[in-house]
Amino acid sequence: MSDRQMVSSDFTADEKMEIEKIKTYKEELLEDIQKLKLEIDSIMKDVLSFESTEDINNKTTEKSKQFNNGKKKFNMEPKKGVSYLVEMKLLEGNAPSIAEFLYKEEGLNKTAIGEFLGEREELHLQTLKAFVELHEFSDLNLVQALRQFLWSFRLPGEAQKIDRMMEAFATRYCDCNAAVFQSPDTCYILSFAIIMLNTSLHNPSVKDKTPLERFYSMNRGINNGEDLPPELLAKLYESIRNEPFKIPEDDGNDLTHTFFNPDREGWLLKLGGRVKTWKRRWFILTDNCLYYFEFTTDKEPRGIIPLENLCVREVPFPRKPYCLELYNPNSRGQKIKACKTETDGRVVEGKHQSYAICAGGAEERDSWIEAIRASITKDPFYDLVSVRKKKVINQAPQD
Ligand code: 4IP
Repeated sequence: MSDRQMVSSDFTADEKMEIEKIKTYKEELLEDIQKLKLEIDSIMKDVLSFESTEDINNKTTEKSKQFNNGKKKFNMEPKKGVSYLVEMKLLEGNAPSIAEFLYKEEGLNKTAIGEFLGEREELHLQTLKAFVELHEFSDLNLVQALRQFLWSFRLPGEAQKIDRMMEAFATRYCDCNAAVFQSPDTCYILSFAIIMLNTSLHNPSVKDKTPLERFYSMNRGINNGEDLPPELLAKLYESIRNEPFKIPEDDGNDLTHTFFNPDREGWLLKLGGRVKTWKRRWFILTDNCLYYFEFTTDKEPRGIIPLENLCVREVPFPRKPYCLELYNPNSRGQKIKACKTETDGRVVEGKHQSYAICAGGAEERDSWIEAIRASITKDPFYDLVSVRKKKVINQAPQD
């Protein structure tokens, strides 16, 4: 035992008590320290978890900022917007994911969606297909399905793009409603007829409103050579008449304007071909042709002027200030291809090198010039539909 070691007997009773007190105090202190440690641990956990939430929040805010940026880019330049979102790993670059983004994401410009879907590259074609397949058309009639489809994006102005989109639509509609049409071509043609009907019935600048009977005859033979049930056409007609299509707004291409060239009819004076006399004739502008009749009630026109390759311009005549002229700019001095009915009833070739036609006033002349020009301008949609019409009508079952 060393000198310095002390035994309990070396302490006085008071000292022993003091030592006991110190021991108890020490234990209490150790306990407190332990408690504090636990408290510090738990606070540290909170602090750490708070930091990581903040981190996550920051990251989420960053991501959602990038996402919104991507949407903005998309609205300005659709392709670049999608590339950006894919690059930022906010969107998968495959057709189904992009289609879902275009179909479900809010705040996307419908013109931009149409632009993206209209492109010809494979990814865009696949996206269009996937996008159309996101639409559920089962048990909807064609007008209801078109309402849904035409509201989900804005159809671009170019004919080929519209063709691809309407083709995809018709295919999807027929997949969802197998029994309605004999082929997607029928559905395609009828869809165009419905869009035209919508314009005719609801565009105030179209004066000649298509009646139901004309809607029937427009669609004659389109079901692979057969007629569609009149009840079906009547129902579609009614639906459009009661409620026009809601088409997404845009400042640029308006489908209804691009698609439909308004017809016109009215009294005008026409200068004779050989004998130069002015005759009052009832003119009808339709199907890219100008027809003239002696009376409004005549069934047969006196003359038909196909407008293809012709030009129209304002031309002054002595004492006839409000005239327009139809002429062929490529073959001056030659007769314009046209036909006319002679007084004895024979139908012969027209004899005009140009047609001089006089209106009652400047405004009337100008609106005829405008309508004729619109009709002369090659209408690509007319071609698209007429090609398909020929196809389906030629599929008529042979007797
Ligand atoms: C006729 O004069 C009429 O103007 C015809 O117009 C016209 O035919 C004849 O031209 C012109 O000779 P008259 O009636 O005084 O004989 P419409 O057929 O509207 O009555 P177009 O070709 O303009 O129809 P020619 O060139 O066809 O003879």
